[in-house]
Amino acid sequence: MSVTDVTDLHEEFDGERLPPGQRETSKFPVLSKGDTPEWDPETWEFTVTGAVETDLAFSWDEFTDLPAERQRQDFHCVTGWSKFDCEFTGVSFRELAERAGVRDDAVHVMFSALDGYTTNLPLTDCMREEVLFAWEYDGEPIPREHGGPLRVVTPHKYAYKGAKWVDGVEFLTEPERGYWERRGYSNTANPWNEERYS
Ligand SMILES: Nc1nc2c(c(=O)[nH]1)N[C@H]1C(S)=C(S)[C@@H](COP(=O)(O)O)O[C@H]1N2
Ligand SMILES: [Mo]
Repeated sequence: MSVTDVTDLHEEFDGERLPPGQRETSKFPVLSKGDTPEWDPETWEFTVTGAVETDLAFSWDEFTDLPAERQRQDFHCVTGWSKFDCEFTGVSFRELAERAGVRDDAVHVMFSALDGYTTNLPLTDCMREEVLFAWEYDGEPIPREHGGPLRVVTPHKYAYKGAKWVDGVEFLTEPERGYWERRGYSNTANPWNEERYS
């Protein structure tokens, strides 16, 4: 599979590849609000709901049959570390949005996850090519602690905007705040503006 390199997206934000106040690490630390949740591939279901023409539901096999792409991305954690050149494989947010048919009144998106985590983004931030629902990291299934079987990646934002163990996306007609956004983290999360806290 060919790899699309999106590690230059910092140029669009008039910033260096390493955002201000970050340090580069070669490790891949784990940051979770609690324990890694169980998942059962037999009963797991991924849903697309809210302000769409058609609600969608996928089994694990159906989801991983969706057209996949591979991207090389950087990963910026709000706690101050960045990891360059992560290769993620999965289906783009855009592809799912097209299949569901986003209604004209949809402006915002809420992601939900198996551990009860939620995170929100404006629709325009989700429709960017680099937002993926990824099931592989560096060519292997995503390690469970890093969000396997399925996680969202948002290299244009701090990584708390990317839900690990994601199992649903809801299109909203009004903005709402997710788990960390209600607890003092920035709602906008642009690493090149150091939007860490609100
Ligand atoms: N479901 C879920 N997704 C989550 C989190 C979480 O606790 N639960 N933590 C977020 C935070 S704060 C960060 S920095 C990244 C960490 O991803 P990693 O553990 O793979 O480094 O996942 C984000 N997505
Ligand atoms: Mo984080």
